[in-house]
Amino acid sequence: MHQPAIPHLAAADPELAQLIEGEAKRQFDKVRLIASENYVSTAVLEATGTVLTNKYSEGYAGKRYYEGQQFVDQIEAMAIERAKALFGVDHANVQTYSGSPANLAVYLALAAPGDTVMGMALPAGGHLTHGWSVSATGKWFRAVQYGVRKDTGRIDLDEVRDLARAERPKLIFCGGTAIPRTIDFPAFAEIAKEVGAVLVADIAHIAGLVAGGAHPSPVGHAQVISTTTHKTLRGPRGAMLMSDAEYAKALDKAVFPGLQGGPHNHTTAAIAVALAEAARPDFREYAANVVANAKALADALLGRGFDLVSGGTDNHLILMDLTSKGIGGKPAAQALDRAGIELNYNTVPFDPRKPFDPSGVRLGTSAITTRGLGVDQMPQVAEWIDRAIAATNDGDDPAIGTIAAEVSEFLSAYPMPGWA
Ligand code: DSN
Repeated sequence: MHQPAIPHLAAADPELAQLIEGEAKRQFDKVRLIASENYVSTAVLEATGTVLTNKYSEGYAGKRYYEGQQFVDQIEAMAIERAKALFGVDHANVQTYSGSPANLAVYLALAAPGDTVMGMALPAGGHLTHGWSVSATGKWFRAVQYGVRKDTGRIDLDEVRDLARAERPKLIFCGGTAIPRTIDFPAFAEIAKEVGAVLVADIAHIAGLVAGGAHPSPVGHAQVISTTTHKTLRGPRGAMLMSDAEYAKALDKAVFPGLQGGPHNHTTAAIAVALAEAARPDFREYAANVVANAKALADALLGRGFDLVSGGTDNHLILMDLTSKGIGGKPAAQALDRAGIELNYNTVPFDPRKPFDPSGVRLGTSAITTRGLGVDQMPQVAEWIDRAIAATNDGDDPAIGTIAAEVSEFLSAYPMPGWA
């Protein structure tokens, strides 16, 4: 059952409580490989579900527009101090609702509509808010986009430099949502400096790896850092902006009153809890294990003939092109979900197919590492993936059911925070 228990909800709204219980059990029974997801601790869950949700706190500590901030001010200050200490930054804003609003606040703070901005193209592994055409950031700014090399699947920094020199962007975003390789922050910083751009490192995916020392830090290279708090960082759904002191005021003003009203205080508290957890020595071990698991899973998949973008991974994420396996990303993801293995279909660089029916799938090891799976279990995970895809190609539905039963039986030995 859900942990913490939800007896009041079960009494007041049994139908809804049942659905939440169902979701908790689903999370217990599945090998969860969605690269942007995780399992938060029970402490984070508890902080999220508190009376802090009752409170409005527009403004910042000491300068609020509502009374009664005696405790919220302290909670927000704790989150800020913990973020500053963990990442080693001058300034942190913990109020942004999620990753996209956090990035919008960066635009509002540091650019004007029509300005040239530069980011990684979404189909190459970037994020919508790095200037992709359908996003407000692509519509309201003159966005130029870099990608990856076709032969390596990796960012070509010479191409990034040439583009930056030609376009003179005001902002350069690095980071993204489907980048399996280390981001070279010093190289991006050098390019940004040369063209007079502000470098924004979007570390949403890798924040936990950065905090845990398993990925180089952008601090000292990027003037502004944006991150969500719920991916490898293993906190609640939320986001933070961090920066050099010089940009603090502009970013704070852009978040409130520029874009948002009252911060979600229950989320702020849960972020504070997650940041304290991420500062502990066992989180360093966690971050290292996430990467070790991703490498072991990548090796096992390569051994089974899967085609990985860039040939492998340096972080928590694997991007797999299924073209050579004769199946699209979407039918594969749907079949794998039925087999108890949860991931998302994803475009691969230079994908000839459409985003809603792309060639690839994206996998990540953050959640299964939290669950306690280690490198010795990765060949088994790869075997299930391989078997489920082969069964789908053969139209062998019973085989999918057999895998789901094996997965559920296997996972019953691995405890899940949030389920008891
Ligand atoms: N939706 C997130 C992800 O899955 O990577 C990015 O915003």
